Parts: sequence; structure tokens; C-alpha cells
Amino acid sequence: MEQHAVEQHGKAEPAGLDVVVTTMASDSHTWNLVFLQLLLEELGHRVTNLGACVPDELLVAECRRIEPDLIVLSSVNGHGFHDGLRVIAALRARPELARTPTVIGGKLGIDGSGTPARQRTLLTAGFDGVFEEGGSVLEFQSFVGSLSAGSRALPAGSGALPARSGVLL
Ligand code: B12
Repeated sequence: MEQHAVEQHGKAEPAGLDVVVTTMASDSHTWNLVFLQLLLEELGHRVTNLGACVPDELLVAECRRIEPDLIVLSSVNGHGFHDGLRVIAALRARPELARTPTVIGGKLGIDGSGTPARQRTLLTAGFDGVFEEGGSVLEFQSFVGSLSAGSRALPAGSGALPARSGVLL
């Protein structure tokens, strides 16, 4: 299926972040992406929303092209954990995306709000934040607030999470 990236700039401010919002290959839900786009634009950031069912190759290619300050993966169909592990490996394999702040959130499995072990696995695989159901949006907002447009990557070795990332275990 042909994919088209939709760029919208909303209330973007010069100091705002360039953010890629996307789901992954298996997931056809879209309102989660619309919600995240509107939230981020309301916070003053520029969003490229790649839409639903994004193949891994396209996702990586668009992130390489855009060189965003933040990549936000959202999944709600229950496959997010497995899709996320595959996609973060593909992103981190690219030198230019190896340190780009990248988070995942939504309903990542079929067992409710997730487990510390699942979050830890995702963090170990390379995510900088995991935001599953239950208060995750406020924690996500704090995480985004902790990033600045100038710092295009977290410090080296930072499997380290910003203190407010909602994944402190
Ligand atoms: C509408 C819908 C569909 C529509 C989607 C249409 C569309 N264009 O989007 C259709 C009919 C296509 C569909 C299909 C399926 N669906 Co459906 N769907 C829903 C439904 C009813 C609403 C989803 C929605 O739009 N919510 C509104 C948005 C705004 O909310 P949200 O998606 O929950 O996102 C919020 C949070 O999760 C969070 N969030 C999400 N991502 C992220 C990321 C970050 C970083 C952060 C901070 C927060 C965050 O923020 C959002 C706002 O609070 C939900 C049930 C429900 N009530 O939630 C099921 C639901 C998501 N679907 C489900 C399932 C199983 C399926 C199917 C597998 C069903 C099937 N057997 O075919 C398929 C999967 C298709 C696919 N390939 O992905 C399950 C998922 C189970 C799970 N994860 O535990 C749900 C939860 C229903 C259920 N209770 O079982 N679905």
C-alpha cells in the first residue's frame, strides 16, 4: 500500500521540536495518532504523522529523511511490544538515528497496562521512554518538555531516562 506522510504545522513555535508520530506495520488504528499529533502541536512542536500500517522500511526511511528531534511510536492493537522491538532495532542500526530520542506508548499488549518487565525489555532494546495506559499522557508531556530542540539526542549511553519519563522502575 502506498503511504503518504502528512505534514502539519499547527501552532509550531521556532523553538519547538520536529517530531515523527507513527504506528507500526501491523496496526491500523489512527485516532491514537491524531490525538498525539494534536497534543504535540498544541505544545508547540512540528509533527509529521506517518499514519497507520507503516512498513518498517518506510518508517526508517522517513526518519532518516526528516532527522527528527523525537520519534513517537504508538500502538494499540496488542502487537506493539513485538512490533516495537523489531522497529527499535531497525532505527538504532542506523548511525544517524542511533541516539535520536525515541519513545513508544499505547496499549502494547493484551494484558492491560503492561508490566515492569515488559517496559524494561523495551528500554533495554533502545527506547528512551515507554508510556503505557494509565496516566501515561501526563508523563509523556513531561518527557517531551525535558527535551529541547537544540539537543537532538540524549547523552551517550542513556538507556538513561529523563527523570520524568514514566518508566522509572
Ligand atoms: C476504533 C477501533 C478500531 C477501528 C480503528 C479505526 C481507525 N481508523 O482507527 C478498527 C475497526 C479498524 C479496529 C480494528 C482492530 N482492533 Co480496534 N479498537 C478500536 C477502539 C474501539 C477505539 C480506538 C480509538 O480510536 N480510541 C481513541 C484513541 C484516541 O484512543 P487510544 O487509541 O486508546 O489512544 C489513547 C491511549 O492509548 C494513549 N496512547 C496511544 N498511543 C500512545 C503513545 C504514546 C507515546 C502515549 C504517551 C500515549 C498513547 O493516548 C490516547 C489518548 O488517551 C478500541 C477500543 C477502545 N475503546 O479503546 C479497539 C481496540 C484498540 N482494538 C482492538 C483490537 C483487538 C482490534 C483488532 C485486532 C480486531 C480484530 N480482531 O480484527 C483490529 C486490529 C486491526 C489492526 N490491524 O490493527 C483492541 C486491542 C486490544 C489490546 N491492545 O489489548 C481494542 C482495545 C478493543 C478491545 N477492548 O479489545 N479497531
